Amino acid sequence: MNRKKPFIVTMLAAIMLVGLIAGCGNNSNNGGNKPANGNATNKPTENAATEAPPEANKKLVVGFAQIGAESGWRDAETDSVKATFSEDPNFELKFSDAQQKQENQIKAIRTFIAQKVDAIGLAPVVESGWETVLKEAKDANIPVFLLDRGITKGNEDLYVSFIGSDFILEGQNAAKWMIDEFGAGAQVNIVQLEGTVGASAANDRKKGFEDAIAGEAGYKIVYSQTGDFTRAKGKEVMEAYLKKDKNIQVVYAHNDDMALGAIQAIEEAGLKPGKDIKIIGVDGIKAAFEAIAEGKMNVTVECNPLLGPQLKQAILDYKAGTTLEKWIKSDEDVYFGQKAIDALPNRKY
Ligand code: GZL
Repeated sequence: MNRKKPFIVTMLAAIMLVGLIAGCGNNSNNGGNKPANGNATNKPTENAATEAPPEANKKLVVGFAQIGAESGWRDAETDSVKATFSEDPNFELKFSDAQQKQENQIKAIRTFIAQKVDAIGLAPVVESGWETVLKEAKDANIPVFLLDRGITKGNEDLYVSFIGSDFILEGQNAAKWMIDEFGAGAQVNIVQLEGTVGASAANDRKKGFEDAIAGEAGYKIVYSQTGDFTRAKGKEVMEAYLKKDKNIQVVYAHNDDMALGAIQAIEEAGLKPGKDIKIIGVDGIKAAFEAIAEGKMNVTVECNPLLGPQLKQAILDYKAGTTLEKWIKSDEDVYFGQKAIDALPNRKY
């Protein structure tokens, strides 16, 4: 009689053992946390720990109203801002590209206000026309940080800080290189390719350059026209001018992209850029260093586009109650000759 019992017990044990193995096998095929389709899921289960209070892990949301993608410099700035905030889990970036139109930047700022962002970054395409929308941001208690271009003086209460370069100094440095190159008293005809009409970078690079040559009677700006900071427009303006007059010794372009466009136009007109006509640009983009190394360009006045880290730090300092400088200035250099050639391998943008 007892013999039957052991058999039944054995069978029951075997069935239980098979069930246990099958159950484990089920988990071992998909790592236990994955659904049958093999994709991992971090969806909280019903009995997950309750969420931390919102303040404790609230991200800082930053809205950045960028101008556009008109130049290599602008792309480098956009990359810097996006990289800075995407690398930091404590931040969320809302990015808007205005295609170089002020009305699009104003729309973006109003959207950021409606979304109740924690801070707004603005690279104002032109100096004027910001009072109304920046007052709306102020009334919504959203701090605004200007990046790389300024707004009309007298509106300092509408933003926390301007993070950017000294464009007047950049214009002065461009003129200094030219006068050192040709000498005081030389007869020099200059074509000036201006940046976007109304932009602080264009207004001040023009002012710095023109003030610096005011005392040099032989230095004449024979033509000055906007190329809107783009390579295509810079080439177009230069082509049109060369059809009328080839007796120029210098092109001063408010950014390297327009200088590179002018270089193309000068070559197509049968002249040697960098030799027959000296080429001065501003920004310090890698393509300018390459053109200098090729002997087609002579100097680039550096303007730092890698402003993402400074914007983030300024927001953090502001949120911590620190009083910030109204102008957080970038340190920059002037590159020409062997110094530019030596620096080329290390240029980041
Ligand atoms: C300078 C920036 C200018 C660059 C151009 O801070 O605003 O705008 O010099 C860019 O290349 O288009």
